[in-house]
Amino acid sequence: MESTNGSGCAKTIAILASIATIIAVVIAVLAWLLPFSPVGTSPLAPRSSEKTEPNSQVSNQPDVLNGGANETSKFTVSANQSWQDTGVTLSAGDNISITYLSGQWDWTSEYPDFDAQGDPNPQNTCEHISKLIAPGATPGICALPSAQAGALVGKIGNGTPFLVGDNYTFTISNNVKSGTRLYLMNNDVFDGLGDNSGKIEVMISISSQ
Ligand SMILES: [Ca+2]
Ligand SMILES: [Ca+2]
Repeated sequence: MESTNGSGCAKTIAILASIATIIAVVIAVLAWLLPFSPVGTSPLAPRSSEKTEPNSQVSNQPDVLNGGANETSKFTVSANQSWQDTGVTLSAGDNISITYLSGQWDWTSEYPDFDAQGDPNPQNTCEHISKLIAPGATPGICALPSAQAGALVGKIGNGTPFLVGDNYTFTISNNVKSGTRLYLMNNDVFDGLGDNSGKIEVMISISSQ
C-alpha cells in the first residue's frame, strides 16, 4: 500500500515537474517574444528599423536638392525700351550668370548693329554720345555713363547699374532683399531710346545656395 502510494506520489511529482517545465518554456518564449516588438530585440525589430531609416533619409533629401537649385531662363531685351523686368527674382548669396545668345541692336537709327558688347568704337561711351546728342547734359542721363553706348547693362531692384556685355557672372550681395528683380536695358541716353532698333536674347542662370 505504501509502495503503491509512494509510486503514485512520484508520478504526480513527475507530472507536476513536466507541467512546470512546459510553463517555464512558455514564459521564456513569451519573455523573448514580447519585448522585441517595442524594444527591437526580435527578428521583426530590425525590419521595422530598416523601414524607418530610409524614410528619414528620404525626408532629408528634398532639403539637400533645394539647397542646390538651379534656374535657367531666356529673356529678350529690346533696344528702344528703358529698364525691362526680366521676371527673374534674386536673393542674397545667389550666383547669377547673364550670357548673350543672339540678336543685334544699335543706339541710334541708321547706325550699324552690334551685339551686347555695345558700340565697337571705343570712343563711343554713353557719356560721350550723350554730350554729342545733348551738350551740357549730366552723365546721369545714361544708364551707365562710362560703359559703351549700346552695351547691355543691368541692375538689381533699384541698385546701381552694372555692365553685362556678352557675359557677366557675379554673386548677389547680402543687402539685397529676397525676391528682388533683375532689370536689363540697352545703355543709351534715357531720352534717346526711341530711335533705337533691334533686340537681343540672353540666357540668365541662377544657382541658389
Ligand atoms: Ca538712341
Ligand atoms: Ca541699326
